[in-house]
Amino acid sequence: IHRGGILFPRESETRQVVSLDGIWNFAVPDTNNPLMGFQHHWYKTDLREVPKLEVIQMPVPASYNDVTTNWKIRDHVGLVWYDRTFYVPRHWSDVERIWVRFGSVSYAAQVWVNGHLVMSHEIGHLPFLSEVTQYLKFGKENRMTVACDNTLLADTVPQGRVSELENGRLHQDYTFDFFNYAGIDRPVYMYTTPKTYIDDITVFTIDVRESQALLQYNVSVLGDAGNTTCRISLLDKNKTVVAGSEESFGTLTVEHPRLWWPYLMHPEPGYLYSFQAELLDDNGDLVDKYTLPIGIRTITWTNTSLYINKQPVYLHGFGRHEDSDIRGKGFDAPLVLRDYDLIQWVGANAYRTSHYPYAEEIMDLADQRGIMIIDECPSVNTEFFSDTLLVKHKVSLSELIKRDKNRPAVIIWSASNEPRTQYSAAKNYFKKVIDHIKSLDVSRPTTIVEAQNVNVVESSYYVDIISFNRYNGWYQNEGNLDIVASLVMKEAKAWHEKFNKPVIMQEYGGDTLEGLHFAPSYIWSEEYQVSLLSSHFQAFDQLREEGFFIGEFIWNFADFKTAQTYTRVGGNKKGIFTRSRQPKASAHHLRRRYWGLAQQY
Ligand code: BDP
Repeated sequence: IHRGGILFPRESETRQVVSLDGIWNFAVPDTNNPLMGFQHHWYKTDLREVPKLEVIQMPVPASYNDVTTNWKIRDHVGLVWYDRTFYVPRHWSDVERIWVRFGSVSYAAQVWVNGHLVMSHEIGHLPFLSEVTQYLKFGKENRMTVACDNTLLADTVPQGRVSELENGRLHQDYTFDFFNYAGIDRPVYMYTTPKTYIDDITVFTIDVRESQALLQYNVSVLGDAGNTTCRISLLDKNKTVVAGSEESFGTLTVEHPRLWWPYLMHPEPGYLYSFQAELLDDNGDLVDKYTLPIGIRTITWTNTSLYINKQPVYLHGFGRHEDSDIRGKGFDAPLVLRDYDLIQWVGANAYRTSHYPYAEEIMDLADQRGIMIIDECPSVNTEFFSDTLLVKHKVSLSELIKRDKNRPAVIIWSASNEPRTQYSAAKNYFKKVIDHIKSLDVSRPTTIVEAQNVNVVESSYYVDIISFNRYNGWYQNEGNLDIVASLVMKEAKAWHEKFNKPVIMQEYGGDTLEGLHFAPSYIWSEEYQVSLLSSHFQAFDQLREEGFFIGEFIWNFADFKTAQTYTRVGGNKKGIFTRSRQPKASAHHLRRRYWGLAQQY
């Protein structure tokens, strides 16, 4: 277990980063003996040398499910194995530490280097790393093996259930609808640090007042930190040093700061400074250097409003998924850039990382472009509340907050999506979850995204912001769009009255098959989605007058794949964009609204 920081690998004068992405070997154990890989020590040899094992090629990063035409790979439940060879340059033997870091493996992973177990990690969508120096062969070929398990059970985050079909094949059940993609789905890096190294950095804005910003920071150093000093410099975009210090923790004062503003709220949104930490030895020589992008902005909230830099914000965006054809949840740069282009084209200023943390590369773009993020941990549709689950749920939040604590784009922590809070066990469970978030970060508000009836929910007493999902005109009152606006208004008011907190509608929408047209509008048609949106817009406009309603999020940004069920035609089609990221009629409609909202700032 790695207990230190989880800084993203960045090159510097003292650090080198090498990608281990590419085509790996991949094998699925015989279903009659799923543990054969462990019994026969597959991690000690090249997978291609295991007798009678069928080894295929698999891209990394990618979910493995949709790469081949073999349904057994798509629907496989349990372990799969990956391996590859790589070289470690001879001259790296002088470099003190070598690390391997996975952006994410879904759901659980064990990693061996040259047959030695170097790390184990559970919970997808979160990074993990380990130092591997002692297991490497310098100037020679090395091998990395990964065993990956996608099984979801009552004590995993998220939960699932495995059953055995009549023929003995295992089947994974889960109550959330998005497809349970698995594999090495984010980039893998090997990188170097010196023996004494910068392990973690925390920076946040305490306050911005009278053209001065006050930042608090902490740089933690591991190794032989005793003989080093830490020099901090804050650089603006022109690389001019605007503040500095010679202490590893403390405060920085920035005169006339350029604040980080959300997209559409300012002519230059997403302004980032570089927080540069340099570790120096007794002679003043550079030992280690790490540069972290940071934004200067405050978040505050009351029982009716949310403020960025003391300005009230109204959030308009969507719930999303990491999802696309073939690669599943695998990180894909062209897709990510296209998504941000569409987010900005449609005039959204925010989205929620429903229903798990998104890739760090995706979060970087949110920081740079000023897109506000509701950062959700991987807890979705939790049904059974146990102590073991609570421990893992907290771990997922610790890891998420460690990863994203410095990101200006992250404005709210979401502890869960649609947990079954009608059960009494949920109340105490979520008190502990929210307390845990607060023990790690008090600078951002918390939320739980609710779908239960407001009258039965108790857990929302602990959060700062109320979030609810409701499918009026879809799962309820399908076809009756004329009553939707009043239902939405009534419900939003009821949430505010009960909990006296700001309210966000986090999900609403309806499935829409692109190209299907009906006049008058009829369920599943493009016209129906447009009318469904309009009826919600009516409610939102009136709710905004009430003063507590702070955000609207349509479900979903794009169509996405689901498990197979007769309610889904080729997946969930509630996107305003198709799965290949082309607009439906609703996207144009939403665009008019979102740009109109931006005009009112
Ligand atoms: C909501 C869930 C979301 C689903 C959506 C739907 O939060 O993950 O995709 O329903 O059914 O309840 O479209």
